[in-house]
Amino acid sequence: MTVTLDHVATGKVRELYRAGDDRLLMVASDRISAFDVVLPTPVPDKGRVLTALSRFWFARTQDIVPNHLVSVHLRDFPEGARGPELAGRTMLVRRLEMLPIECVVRGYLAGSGWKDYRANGEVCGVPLPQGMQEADRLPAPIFTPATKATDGHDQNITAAQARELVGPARYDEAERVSLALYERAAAHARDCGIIICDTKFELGVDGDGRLVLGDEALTPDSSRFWPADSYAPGSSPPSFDKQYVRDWLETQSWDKTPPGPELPREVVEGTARRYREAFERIAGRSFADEMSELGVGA
Ligand code: Q0Z
Repeated sequence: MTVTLDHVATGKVRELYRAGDDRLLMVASDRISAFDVVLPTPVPDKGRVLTALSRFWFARTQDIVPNHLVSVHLRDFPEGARGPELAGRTMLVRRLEMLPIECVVRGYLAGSGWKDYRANGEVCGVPLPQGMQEADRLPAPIFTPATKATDGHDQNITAAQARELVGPARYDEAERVSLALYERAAAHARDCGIIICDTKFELGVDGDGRLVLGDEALTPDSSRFWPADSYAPGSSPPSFDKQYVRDWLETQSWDKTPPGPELPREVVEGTARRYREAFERIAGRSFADEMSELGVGA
């Protein structure tokens, strides 16, 4: 039996393949982006770490909402159609009808949320108290949907616009589920020394009309992770995962347009260590143990 995989989509650092009528394969690469540019140097294990994190969160949020994960691919595909190099970073998922909105939840004021607040005193139409500083914790997490842009820059929209796009009942459900997912994950991560500033969920609908959590979830690529021990409002906190890369890039003459420079070995290794550390803090176990228990690399 030979499985053929039709390539469906390329993301900045991931690939999506069709696997039969109702399934997809999502492959997380070791590519890393910084300042919106994908760098030429891969970060070893990054794809496996992000996949392991999504798997961790999917298992711990099933009571809030079902998710699309069927299995994490471990060794060869049948007939060796692809090699074992994809092991641990490939998810077989159920194909969904994705909602045409990005479900963003913010617990802290950063990025476009901070810019919106500076300009208008509100974020996506949600009014906030006066006098807040960059990176301040919000009085309560807020749901700030965005539209999916083809250029990778999602556009913030109001609740009314999002309601129009998905319908009122589905909107209310998406908001409730997204806030519950964020609250669950942010509380756990905070106990592990990581602040999840904000995050983006992709929700879809299955063949029975049920809302399902898709894509990757609660990873450093879909969220802003901050180290809790150096958290200080008033300026943009360091990124848990990309800080070495950004700090080093700032010492270069690079103008932040493609192609980006090759990263030196110590920056690559420090960054790989931070990704593994994010997994280890959140999952409470070593990344090497996780991989050997899964049978990856065996
Ligand atoms: C996810 C994306 C990636 C490029 C479509 N379960 C699903 N059903 C239907 N569609 C998707 C999913 Cl996850 C879906 N994306 C985002 C992922 C590469 C784009 F790995 N697009």
